[in-house]
Amino acid sequence: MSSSSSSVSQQTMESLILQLHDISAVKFGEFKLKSGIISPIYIDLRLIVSYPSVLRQISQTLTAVIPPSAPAYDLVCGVPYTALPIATCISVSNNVPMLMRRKEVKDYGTAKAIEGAFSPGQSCIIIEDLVTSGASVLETAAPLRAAGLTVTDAVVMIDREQGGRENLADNGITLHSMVKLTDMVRILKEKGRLSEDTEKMVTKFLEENRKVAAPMPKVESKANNKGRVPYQERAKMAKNPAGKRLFEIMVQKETNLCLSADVATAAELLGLAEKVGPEICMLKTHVDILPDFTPDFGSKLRSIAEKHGFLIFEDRKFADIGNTVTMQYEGGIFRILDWADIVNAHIISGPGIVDGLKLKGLARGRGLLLLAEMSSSGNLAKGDYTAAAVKIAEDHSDFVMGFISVNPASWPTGPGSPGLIHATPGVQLVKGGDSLGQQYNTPHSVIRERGSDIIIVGRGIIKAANPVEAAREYKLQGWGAYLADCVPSN
Ligand code: 5BU
Repeated sequence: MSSSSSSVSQQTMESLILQLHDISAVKFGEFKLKSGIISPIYIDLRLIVSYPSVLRQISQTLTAVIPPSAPAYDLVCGVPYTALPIATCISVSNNVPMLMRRKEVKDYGTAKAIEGAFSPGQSCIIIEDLVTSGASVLETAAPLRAAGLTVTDAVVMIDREQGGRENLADNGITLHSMVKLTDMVRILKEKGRLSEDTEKMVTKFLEENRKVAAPMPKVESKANNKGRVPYQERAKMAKNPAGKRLFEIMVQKETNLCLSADVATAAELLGLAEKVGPEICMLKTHVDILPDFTPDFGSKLRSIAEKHGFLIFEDRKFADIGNTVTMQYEGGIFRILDWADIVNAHIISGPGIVDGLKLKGLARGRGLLLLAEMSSSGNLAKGDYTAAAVKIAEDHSDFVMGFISVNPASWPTGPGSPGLIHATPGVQLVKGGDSLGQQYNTPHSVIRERGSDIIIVGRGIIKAANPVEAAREYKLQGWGAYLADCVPSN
């Protein structure tokens, strides 16, 4: 569809805003938001499906809001769920095919995150009802881009002016909005729908919240009490040398992405490491799945790691007594100690496993992650077990660099000292799971809500049509979530 539409007249806009107020899609009063904050304004655009005439006008107006200078688009995609009917109307009345993004995917490897027909290289415009930080537009852009589509523009009814426009611009998306929330409030005041006092109160509230929500600044350089302690500060607190280096790499490369390179052969793994190397801070292996393993695998992977600046994490999950793991770590066919900067261990056998691994690894500058939690459903690593992992880590923080965790923000013990790092598997761009118990959370949820530091992504990247593009998308999302979390939340 061409984007040479005319702009929207003031009269059309005002009439639409009044109608939104008439149907109580915009309300004034006292409303408790999800965050617990009391807001004097409430917007619920889900209601518009009950008013076909309003829905039609919104769709027409949104089409007209896209300036003629914007790139032409081949497809439209609404952000689920509220914007889906709007996108459908735009699609039908302009004869532009639509795509739908699934919010939950059962198995990202085989099922589709995007429904509809398209070819890579086509461009898709995103339709949204309300933009705050821009996170939900980004969540929709990510799987579209991972599928090979070009996403450069998004159109939204209401811009809350809380950093969404800037965040999206940082991610290569131009935001076109029908109206800014402050303008909408002003118009409603002018039309006698709210008193001067209410207008002042709402404007003040929006102004204050603008400061709260403006996310994704360029890197913060010092720790602050309310936001997350930045990685560069934590690098200084890390006692294990591999942990320290990992934090430093993350800051330098602006990435908290670990690729889980669970591919079929060593040759494929080395090829992937070479291509995705610039996007990642860590590459995770399962060396015992590679049928073409040869003794020089480790040195080949190390030279790629050195070239691109990432650490190697062998996901060996040691679990035996201290004496046995020393041999498993150093010997056998794989000689993991020679090439893996990092390994991990269960603590089922008690702290002796840490002593055993440390005996071999500490002098080589290696680090250990303890499995404090797991991502699979029904796993037993929780409660006292997780607390014991924290205690063992604190007692051995020269060698233990951190944890495999799923929700460290919820641990009653707290997440451990800030020098310890958290890495989380079970990450995809959409929440869901596979048919064998794996459970996925999004980068945003893992980093911001669950308080982890590193996203570990396997099939989300290796099964994508373009793994390098997918890795870039995960990197952006993981890093964006981290930066947003560095900002104090009140
Ligand atoms: P996925 O394709 O993103 O689901 O791969 C996840 C990887 O992380 C895979 O190599 C698992 O063995 C690994 N993993 C995990 O999924 N969950 C855990 O709790 C731990 C490791 Br520990």
